[in-house]
Amino acid sequence: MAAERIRIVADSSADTLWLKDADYASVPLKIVTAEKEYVDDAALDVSRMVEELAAYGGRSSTACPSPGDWMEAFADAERVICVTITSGLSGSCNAACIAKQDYEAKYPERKVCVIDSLSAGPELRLLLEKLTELIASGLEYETVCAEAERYLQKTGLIFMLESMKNLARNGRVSPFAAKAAGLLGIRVVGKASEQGTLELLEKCRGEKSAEKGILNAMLRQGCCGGRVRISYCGKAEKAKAMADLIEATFGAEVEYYPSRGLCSFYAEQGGLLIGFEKA
Ligand code: X90
Repeated sequence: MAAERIRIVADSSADTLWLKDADYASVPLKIVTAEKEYVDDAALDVSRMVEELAAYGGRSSTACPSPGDWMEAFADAERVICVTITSGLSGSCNAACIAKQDYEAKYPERKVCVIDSLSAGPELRLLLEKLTELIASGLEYETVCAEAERYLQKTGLIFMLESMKNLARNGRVSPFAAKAAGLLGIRVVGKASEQGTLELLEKCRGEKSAEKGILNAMLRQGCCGGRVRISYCGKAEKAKAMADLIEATFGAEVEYYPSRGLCSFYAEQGGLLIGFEKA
């Protein structure tokens, strides 16, 4: 039997517009103000959005894809693997599950597997790269889905934020917890919890102390080399410094790249998201 064609679909929280050597589509979330809607797709000028939002005084929020948006991205594929931002913070996974039900009901011979990443950003990127490899190696669909779930048990996400204003304003973290991150020079280091929510680990004063906090957190979470992916909002030199440190400390294979719209909105200027593999 010929190998099945498997399509990978992820929402834009994965910061991944294209995926090399895979049949892939990114489904945008949206960033919304009273005046404007930013669609987090390839056409979005992320730095401009960040600047405009900084200048804009009013309320801003985000919206996840609808089941219809997901369905459209399935694009008649026989086999789909769908990766979503954590269900602990977004309705994206729920919408994807509804899309799966509708799609499978409409086309009984087709299958969709929804994977709740319980994370955001670079941990999804790691999973997407893994999926590409699993599919290329010729494994059958069910096995790829099972292996992907196993891989997720072996990856983690650490974040470092200079501000948590947008997270707090949109109810993704308590205003009390967010307060420290608003203070001058204070950076908050945290991780994606088991439930896929933000768990704060440390408040650090200054850049050096934040870098140390990140390395400590990664060590405690079981990073021991392997692959590391970093997405950053705004400050490339900061991401590079962190990448070099992680390479030197863990001997990891590190890549860094700017975050897209959704992660930039919540991580804000100076924010770093770090996905890594565990022992
Ligand atoms: O449905 C929606 O409108 C999207 C809501 C997303 C809310 C949070 C996004 C967080 C992005 C911030 C730090 C990393 C946190 C990871 C926790 C699992 C990045």
